[in-house]
Amino acid sequence: MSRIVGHLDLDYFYAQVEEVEAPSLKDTPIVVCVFSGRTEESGVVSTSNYKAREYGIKSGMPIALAKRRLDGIDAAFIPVDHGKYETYSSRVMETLRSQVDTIEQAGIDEAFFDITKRTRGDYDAATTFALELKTRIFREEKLTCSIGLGPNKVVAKIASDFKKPDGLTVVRDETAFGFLSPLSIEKIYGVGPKTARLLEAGGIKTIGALASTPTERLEDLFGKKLAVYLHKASNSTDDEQVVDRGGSSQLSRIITLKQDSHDLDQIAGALAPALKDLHERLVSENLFFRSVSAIGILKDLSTRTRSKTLESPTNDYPVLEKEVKELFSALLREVGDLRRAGVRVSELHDMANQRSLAEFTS
Ligand code: DGT
Ligand code: CA
Ligand code: CA
Repeated sequence: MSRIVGHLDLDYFYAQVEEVEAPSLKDTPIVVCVFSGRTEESGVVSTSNYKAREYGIKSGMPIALAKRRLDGIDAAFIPVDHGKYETYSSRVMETLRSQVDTIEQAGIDEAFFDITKRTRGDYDAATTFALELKTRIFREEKLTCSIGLGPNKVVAKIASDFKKPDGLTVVRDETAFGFLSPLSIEKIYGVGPKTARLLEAGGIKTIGALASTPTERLEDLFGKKLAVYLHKASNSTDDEQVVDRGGSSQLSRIITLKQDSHDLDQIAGALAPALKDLHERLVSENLFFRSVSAIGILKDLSTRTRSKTLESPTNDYPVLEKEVKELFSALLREVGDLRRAGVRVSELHDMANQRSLAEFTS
């Protein structure tokens, strides 16, 4: 049975979250900014929506340059809010995790997944699966993503980037080699500018040219490990597995309140079952947390978070309950009624490993 590997990447992620939270901005250029605080214009662009990209706005560009390019245009410059993006990210990743054989999160807005067993290696079933996944993520979060499916991680990753936004690109095993051949070597996951320059200096510009380069030649240039990878990647025989790296580095639960509320006890009470469920998951996986956040989703569907980092990691339920209540108390002083409420624990520590280390050293 041939493997079926997917790669999912959320479209213009931070900017799309800002659109979801403020739908009136949908047709406005949105520039998400990392303000460094020295002046109103110092800092870099984190990302932008596609409307802003029409004006040449790119990740990493100075904010001052973005402002010049959008001079005279009604655009929104919004400061980054990582807590907010993490909230969306962890919900999408949990949805994905519940649907696939294995997931490997590869960034805040992307993950590889293996669906070989689930689809019995059938590409038609995999295509239906991917379309349903896109629909579900859109229904739950109002976010679009792009998905690539292929026989291995290299192909899946390139395929998810092939048609964007809201794309689905399916590359079957038998067409994978032809799909890769004309593409630039820089498309290969792990080929950075340095490796690319060395290959190009040797006249190797496309993945097809790389595929027919003798491995000995690649070994002379890059050493055995990278040479083997490049050979397999370009020949569409990459066999790197999708590995779940011990779950997400955070866990969260969000509930919808029966009615919008500003009452701390009512909110804490409604959240209690979700909090217990979260705690059980921590205990069953031997995880301690060091950071905890209260998440409030308001009537206008915007998200506000309040976080605290503890002195040391714990998995004590009364501590969790007390911290969550205090964070909500602080959050409610700043906002109006909540429609949904949630909690997130992060900076997770795997105590199973630490315990054995402690036993070893004592
Ligand atoms: P896409 O996938 O092309 O539709 O657009 P994005 O914005 O999702 O780009 P991606 O997947 O490369 O990055 C995911 C998020 O990571 C992005 O929304 C913001 C953040 N990010 C990406 N590049 C940069 C950067 O150069 N600087 C900063 N501060 N953040 C970045
Ligand atoms: Ca993305
Ligand atoms: Ca990404």
